[in-house]
This record gives sequence, structure tokens and C-alpha cells, in this order.
Amino acid sequence: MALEARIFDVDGTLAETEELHRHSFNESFRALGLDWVWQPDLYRELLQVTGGKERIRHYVERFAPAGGTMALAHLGKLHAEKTRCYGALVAKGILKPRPGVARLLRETRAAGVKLAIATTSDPANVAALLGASFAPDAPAWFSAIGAGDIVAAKKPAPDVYLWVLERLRCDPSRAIAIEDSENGLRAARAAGLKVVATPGFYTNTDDFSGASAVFSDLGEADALARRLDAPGKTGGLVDLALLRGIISG
Ligand code: XBP
Ligand code: MG
Repeated sequence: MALEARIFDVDGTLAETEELHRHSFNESFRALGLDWVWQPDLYRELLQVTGGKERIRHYVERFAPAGGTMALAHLGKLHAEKTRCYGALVAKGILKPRPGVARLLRETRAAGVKLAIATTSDPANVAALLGASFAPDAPAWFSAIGAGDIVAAKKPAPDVYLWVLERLRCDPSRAIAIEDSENGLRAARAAGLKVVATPGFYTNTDDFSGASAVFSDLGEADALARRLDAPGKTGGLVDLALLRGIISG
């Protein structure tokens, strides 16, 4: 079966972005006079809730921190400040793509296979990361970018993947998703897509049951990816041939 499209998740998949997100959340809390600090262990737990606004709301409801009512009354302004902080950090170009991502994007474009993005992150974050860590014209590489509030229900709901498939006019059987998290895997599977998972720093303890394959990363010629879901299976490069094999399998 022909592979028509490759749909990439963003945070944790294109690049390890969540530490910059975490710092940006903490900066925005400080800017609004809140003495909240999300440390890595807490953030790992909060990441179970996708979407920055949803994550802040969950934090307030779960922990009832001082200033919570004010924060929710100004949630849009708080998240806009967080997004501004994140964009400024990303613009410094300090985030490098995860191994194999730039290679696979190049191969996909050269083969005439469509590229798309399906993320719960804010569209401004996507544009900032693509422009600073890939190429100034990188957003134009993608036939569809489904991001943030473009859909009401975020991952693990399938909505953002269904939105992308509709924009691509592509049957899910002819596309494949690349994801780093259990929420993302569940969203893509619920949309009827096969998934290759590459767990990241904050998602390495997630359950990837249902993925067609789980790799340490997408692999480079001089640093092959390790296969994580089947000890007997060798690693290698996640490339067009491998993905076409998964689609037709
Ligand atoms: C990851 C997320 C996002 C980011 C924060 O998105 O869940 O919420 O953590 O970005 P994905 P925002 O893995 O789907 O790319 O604050 O803009 O939501
Ligand atoms: Mg992700």
C-alpha cells in the first residue's frame, strides 16, 4: 500500500522541547506574581494532561495553590505570556532536532510523500521551533499543521489527527504517525493510524502498547536507533523503506 503522508507530533518528537516549556511556565508564573515553581518530577506528572492551559487548570484543581483563582481568571493572559517566553527561548536556536528527524523530513520531501504536524502545542510554538531549529522556510514543508486549539479535544482524543487527515484528504491506512508519548499514541491509534514511537525524556515510562514499533529515536547513519519493543529485533534507521513496510504489513 502506498504511503501518502507522514504525520509528526512536535514536543518530544521533533525535539526535546519540554524543559523549555517547563521553564517558560515558571517564567510566566513569576511574571504574574505567582510563587509557583514546576520542578521536573511534578512536571512529569502534569504532562499527563496535554495542552498548556489545560495543564495549568489541572494543577490548580489538583493542588489548590495560592493564586489559583486569579490564575484561572487570567488563564488566557498567563498562557500567552508562557508562549511568549517559550518563543524567546526557542528563537535562540538552542533546541536541536532529535536524531534522525531532519534526515527523515528530507527523505520524505524528496520522495514526494506529504508531511503534516499534529500537536497539542500552540501554533506559535510550532512556527518558532520549525523556524529556529530546522529552517526559516520549514513551516512550508508541511501540507497541514494541526496545533493547539484548532480542535476542542486535545490528545489522547483523536481530533487533531482526524483534522489533519481531513485536510490531507488522506485515508489513515495510507499515513503513519510518529509520536513520543502514550497520549499521542492513543490519539493517533484512535484516528486509525499506525504509529512509530520514539519515547523522550519525559515519556520514557509511558505505555506504548499498540505502536507498530518503538525505537530509541529515528536513527542516524553513524548512530543507529535501538529497537525498544522487541528485544530480538535489531534497530537501525527509521526510513521510508521501514515505514512503507509497516503500512503494508
Ligand atoms: C505537548 C503538549 C503541549 C506542550 C506545551 O504537545 O502537551 O501542551 O507541553 O505547549 P505534543 P502549550 O507532544 O502534542 O506536541 O503550552 O502550547 O500547550
Ligand atoms: Mg509529544
